[in-house]
Amino acid sequence: MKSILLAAILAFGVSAASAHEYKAGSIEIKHPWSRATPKGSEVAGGYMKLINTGTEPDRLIGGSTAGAGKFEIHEMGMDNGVMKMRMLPKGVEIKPGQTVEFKPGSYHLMFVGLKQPFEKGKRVKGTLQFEKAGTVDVEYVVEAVGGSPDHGAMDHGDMKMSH
Ligand SMILES: [Cu+2]
Repeated sequence: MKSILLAAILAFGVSAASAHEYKAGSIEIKHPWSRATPKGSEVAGGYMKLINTGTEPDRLIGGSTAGAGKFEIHEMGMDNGVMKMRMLPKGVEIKPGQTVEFKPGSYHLMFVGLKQPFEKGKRVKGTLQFEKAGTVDVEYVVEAVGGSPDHGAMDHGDMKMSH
């Protein structure tokens, strides 16, 4: 167990150093992060890990983000060999003991209508709203533009069609 932990720390040493977390009721929110956006981009993704340490299910139902007009909860997945996104109007359930990871290519938050680009190294303030745990303030660490599929690489025309 110890060696697995150590390996994980070594492998993720850089992000572990900047890890930060929040708590709302029995929900732990690990390392919310976003990605730097190109100039003129109107959307940014939001990622984190949610852990339900309680005995009742809870649900992420919404939130807000500084500098963005709209906060949406999305899911991305393969549909007939095509990467598709859909909005989850009811949010995402986190069962007791469950960890739900928001990451590129999977569940993610989408901040729509950015007033200015997200810059690498900055922090973006926001809130997350849970059905039972209520509303909690968080900060997203803005990381570099990455190579894995996310909004930067996606055609948003497709996304709107699937809504
Ligand atoms: Cu999305």
